[in-house]
Order: sequence, then structure tokens, then C-alpha cells
Amino acid sequence: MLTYYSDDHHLHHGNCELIDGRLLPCFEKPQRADHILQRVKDRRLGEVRGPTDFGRGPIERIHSAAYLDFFQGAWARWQAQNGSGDLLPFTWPARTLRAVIPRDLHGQLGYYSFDGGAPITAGTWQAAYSAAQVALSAQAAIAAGAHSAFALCRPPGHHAASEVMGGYCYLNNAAIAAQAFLDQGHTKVAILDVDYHHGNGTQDIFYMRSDVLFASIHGDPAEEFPFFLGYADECGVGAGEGCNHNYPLPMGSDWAAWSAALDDACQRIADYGAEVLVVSLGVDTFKDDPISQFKLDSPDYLRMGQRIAALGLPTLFVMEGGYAVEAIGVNAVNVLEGFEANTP
Ligand code: OKP
Ligand code: ZN
Repeated sequence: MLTYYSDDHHLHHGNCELIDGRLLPCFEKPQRADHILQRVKDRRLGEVRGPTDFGRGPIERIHSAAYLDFFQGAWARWQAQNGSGDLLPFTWPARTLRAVIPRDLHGQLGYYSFDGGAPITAGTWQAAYSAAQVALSAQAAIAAGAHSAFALCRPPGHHAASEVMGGYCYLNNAAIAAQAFLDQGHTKVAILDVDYHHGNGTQDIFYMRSDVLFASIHGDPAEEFPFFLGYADECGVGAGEGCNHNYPLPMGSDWAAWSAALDDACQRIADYGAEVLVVSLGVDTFKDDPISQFKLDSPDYLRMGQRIAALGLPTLFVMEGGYAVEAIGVNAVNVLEGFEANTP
């Protein structure tokens, strides 16, 4: 399997995040992608290629130009105000307030975000931009005939909506790649999100559409981030009705419970008639993940890849979460090796 990767992810390294009333070093850190890349090489998964630059066009199919302009220019504005440290939001237009766009940098940052988990640093735009190009490059490889490809993206993307960053995410790499398939002539794309957290951004982007089916298996939002989306009764609206499937699972869920949801999600994808599959590949379902509560073990990721391969679809894997850094390479590459083992 081809892997696409850019060293630019190192340009994004947030300082700290707020957890349990304390500021702790960011869990979403550069070593995550470094470990995965090392494992790809150790296992000789296949060639590792740098991305092609497709420009801002395919990103603007998912994110508004106003949002991208804000994100691209935010760090320079912060520097012009002599800002020191990471740029982090602290006020959001929650209920009782108005969703106006203020003139102030922090006002705009609140408007364009949903939490304080997505710090903007000097290199965040370039890292996120390159991650989107990595996803688009892997998508292009599949469009050119490859049966599968791995986009080793960092920062992740599935919490980012059209005009909203949050949850470590800025640009929705999986959504951008899915839209590229559609723009190149496909008519039915499925996105399977196996990250521990609900892919609220991806769901929101495609919620009213029938050309993308979204299925997500995740910690029950009643007790887990992102809390405000990802419930089982969210099935899509309008043309998108029936094209959104959420599988919220209780804390402590193991492979038996998780794989039952996967079987159901795969059946939905097959019934939908998807032509191509995008997998939002988070491995924070691992038993030792420091911020998550599922109980998958490393061999389970081989089984996950095998089950996904049984769909028989061209499959683009897009890296999302996973914070047990020592095991992240083994777990992520196990999914890819399981997929290949079950591919004729
Ligand atoms: C990103 B991905 C409290 C914890 C907030 C945010 C988790 C983002 C996960 N500060 N945690 O889906 O792996
Ligand atoms: Zn996650």
C-alpha cells in the first residue's frame, strides 16, 4: 500500500491543552506521525511519497473562503498584536449570544471554533494545508487505479466543519478527499469513521446530502467529547435522510461490542452501493489510550482491517486520532496490513 506523508506536520506543535482543570502538554503532538511513519517503514508496507500541491481549490469545496482566509492569516494578526504563546479561543457564540462576526481577532477565533482544543501556532496553517494535500494525493492515487492508499495526515480533521475548527482539527482531510472523488465523477462515497471520538465535522458537512454516506463508531457523546453531536437518532435530513449512521458505544467497550457495530456499519455501506470508501482512521480506541475509554488491543486492528477489506471497495485511509504514542504505529499499520491480507 502506498503511503502519502509530509514532514510539514512538524510545523504544528501546540504547547498545552486544558484537561481536568490543569494545563497539560498537548496529546496531539508530532511524535504521533513520526511513530506511524517509522512503523510503515519497518513493516515495508510500501513506498512513501510526498504530496502533490493541488492548491486551495479542492479545500474550498469543503471549507468557506472566509474561514480559510481567517485561519491562514490568524497567526500574523496575533504576532502584529505582539501575541505571545499559542493563539487560543476563549469566548464562543453559545446559546443566548449572537453568531455575528466581530472585528477582533479573538472574537473571530471564537466565531470560527467550537472549543479550546485547536491551538493556532506559527506553523499550524502550513501543517494543516499540507495534511489536506497529503489526503488529496492519496485520493489521486486511488483515482489513478490503486486499490488502497494511506494518507498519514497530521493534524487530524474529522472534528472540523465547513467554518469551524476544534478538537485538534482545522481542515477536514477525509471530507476534502471524499469531495474530490465526487468532483472527479464518482456519485456515491462512503466515509467510515473508526476514531474513538464522533466525527462531528464530517457528519455536519454531509448531513443534508445523499452522495456521501457517513458511518461513525465512537464513545457515547452523552459521556464523551464532542458531547453535542454523534447520537444514534441523527440519521441525516432532506436528501441526506438515511445517509448518516451513528454507533455510540458505552465506555469500556471491547472488540466484541465494537466489531458488532463495525459489521452493521459495513452492511449499511454495502447496501448504500458505495463506489469508494474513505476511512477516518483513528486508533484512540486502544486500551491504553490516555484520553479514551475503549478496550481494543493491538491484534484487533488486524481484524478491523480485514473486515473493512471484505467490502471489496477502493479504500482511502486517512489518519485521525490515537494518543498512545508508543503503540500508535503498530495499531495504525495493523489496520492497513489486515486490509492487505484480506485483499485478493
Ligand atoms: C481528537 B480526535 C478536554 C479534552 C478534550 C479533545 C479530544 C479531541 C480528539 N480538554 N479532548 O478525535 O482524536
Ligand atoms: Zn479521537
